[in-house]
Parts: sequence; structure tokens; C-alpha cells
Amino acid sequence: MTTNDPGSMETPQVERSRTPVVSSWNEWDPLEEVVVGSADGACFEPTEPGCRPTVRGGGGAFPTGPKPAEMIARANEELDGLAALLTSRGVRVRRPSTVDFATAVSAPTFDVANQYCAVCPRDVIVTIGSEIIEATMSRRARYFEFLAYRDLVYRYWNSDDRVRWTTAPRPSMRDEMYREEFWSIPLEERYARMHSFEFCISQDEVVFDAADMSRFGRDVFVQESMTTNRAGIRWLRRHLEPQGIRVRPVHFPLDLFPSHIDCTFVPLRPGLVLTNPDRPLLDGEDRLFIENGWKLVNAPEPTTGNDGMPRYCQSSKWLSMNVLSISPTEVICEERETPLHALLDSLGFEVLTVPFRHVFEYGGSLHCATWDVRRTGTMEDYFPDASSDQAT
Ligand code: DAV
Repeated sequence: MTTNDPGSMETPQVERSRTPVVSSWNEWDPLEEVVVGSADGACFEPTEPGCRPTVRGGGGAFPTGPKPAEMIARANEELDGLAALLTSRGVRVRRPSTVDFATAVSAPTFDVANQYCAVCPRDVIVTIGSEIIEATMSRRARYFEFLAYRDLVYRYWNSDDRVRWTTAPRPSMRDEMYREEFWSIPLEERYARMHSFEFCISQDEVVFDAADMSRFGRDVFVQESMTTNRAGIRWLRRHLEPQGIRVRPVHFPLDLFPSHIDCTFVPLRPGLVLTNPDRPLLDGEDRLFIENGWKLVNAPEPTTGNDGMPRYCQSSKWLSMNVLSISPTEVICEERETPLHALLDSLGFEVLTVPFRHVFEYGGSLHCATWDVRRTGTMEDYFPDASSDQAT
């Protein structure tokens, strides 16, 4: 079942004495309420200045328009499986509203033939404390994706007056916002320029996807990427710093097509980050972690190579490390990633698994396909030694 069933929300009077209905400070505290995405109404991502989808194995033109019903059913089965597992662990699960993503968008500054899907709420919306922030988004086909979550956002906002709700500035998404030449840069040149961190969006407008952020209590790390630019990070900093939150840009120069931080740098509990061996942090950016006693542990090689990923999947094999923590000791992983299960087990985690490969071609795995609304815990400082402070 993937229809929206928000159920009843507690009244503000009841909630007053408890944690706000929206409250989450990091990626690992015990999860109480979460939104799991849905493939209902999903379309193939259209070609546009911020996205050049290709068929894996060079199989001709990328399809357009709605995804076939059986593909949607297979992904929904796995998303429902995740929802059922979470429910069985006592987590309250909610689902997006059904949106017809086949609708074209005609805006004053851009047109797009169809939209995308509501499989990956993580990309669109983020909880920081009791604030819900809707990202600007970076791609035209995703401009209106927030609509799938608006019923839920209104329910949360109406049910507890401690919930704050912010929509980031809406970018124009006109041609000039993009650097289309990015797509034709030869590989050698990409390596030569990897420290410039210039990708397919220009620096002129505020642009970010929510999934480029990783929350570590009072520190939020934000990746510069194809989907988040420096103006986007500046906006987040100016918005969050008055609340005592430090916004720290991070870079992974060997990722030549970076998009979303959660297949690259994945915190699992205080003191431990799962890292991507192909995408080390920029020299020097690891100091803050080391000096504050954090361990960076590389994920094992994924069980599927890039060539074995689903045909229409635009993400890398590193979806293997896109795990969802439901507490500092329990992690949900994709069922086939047995080397990762073994690593996490050796690090003291209880590993829960679900099949999720059919979701991959919707741009994500378990972390991407969720939006945590409430975790227990408060804003903690996990980086008290700021002698190598990078938040300049
Ligand atoms: O490694 O391809 C994919 C994350 C998409 N939300 C990657 C990142």
C-alpha cells in the first residue's frame, strides 16, 4: 500500500510536554517516525541541462514518460517491505501523497516534458531539529516534487506549533543557471580540474538538494556537487548559523559526478563514519574528524559492479552504502550487500536487511528513500575540539 495515510496526529496540547512531532538532529539517533517514498506515478527522468540520463550498457535512447506499471509495482513492493520492517521495529511510517509526475511543467523560466517521482524524499526535504527545510532542488523535473510531501508537512505544522517550516529560495532553472558544457568535458580534463568543484550548475543562484547534507548534531556537513553549489551552502550557513548550527562544506575531489552525500560519507553513530574508498575527503578536511576522535571506516567493495546496476539506474554501485540507521546500534542494509553486513556486524551493529534493488533505478537506496521526521535525542556537539575549525 503506497497511498497517503497520515493517520491521526497528536494534538499540540498532548505534544507540548513531549518532543516536538518533528525533531531530528542527526542520522543515527533512535528513529521514531519516518516517511518512506513511493514509486506511484513515477516517470523516467527527462534529459535537461542538469541531467543527462543514459541507458547502462549503451542501449540506445533513454526512455521518456511514465515508467511501466510492472517496474513501478516491483519498486513499490520493496518500498512497502521497508515500511513493514520499520513498522515491525516500532517506527511510525508515513507515505507521500500520490502525484501525477507525467504532468509537464511550463514555468516562465523553463519547460520540462514530465516530472520524476516521489521515491527519494531525502533529496527534497530535511529535518534539522524541529525545522523542516524544503530544498531548492537542482533539476527542472524535480521543481515541484515537494508537492508529494505537502499534505504531511501541513499535518506536522498544524499539529505542533513548535514545528518550523522553511522553503528555500526557488531558483529560476533557466538555461543560464546551468553549465551545459560540463557534460562534454573529456575525462582527463575533469581530473585536471577536479579541485575547482565546478559542475553542471553555475554559482549564480542558490541551489541545493537536501541529500547533499549530512547531520551530525550541531554540525551539518554539506557536499559541493552537481546538485549543490557554493551559493546554496552559503544560504544554508546564513540560515542555520544563527541557531547555533555550524555548516561545513566538504569535498570529495575524486568523485567527478558528485550528487548527494549519502553514498560517500555516511555517519553511523557518534565517532564512526562509513566512507567510500573511491572518494576520499579532500586533504585536510578529515582533520576535524580525527582531532575529535572520529573513525573513518571504508565500506567494502559493493557486490554489484557499476556494470551490473539496473539498466536505467543513474546512480553508482555505491548505493551499497546508502544505509538507514534506526538507532546507534541498528542499521538497515540492502539484502545482497553481505560484505557490508559483515563489516557492520564486526563494528557491533545489528544488521537488518531488505531487498531493495528494484528501487535503485529511482535514484537511491534505503537512506535516499526515506525522510526522518523524528528521532529521539537533542542537539549535541560531536566536534568540541574545533582547533582545525573549517567553518569559515
Ligand atoms: O554514488 O551515485 C547516488 C545518490 C543518489 N541519491 C552515487 C550517488
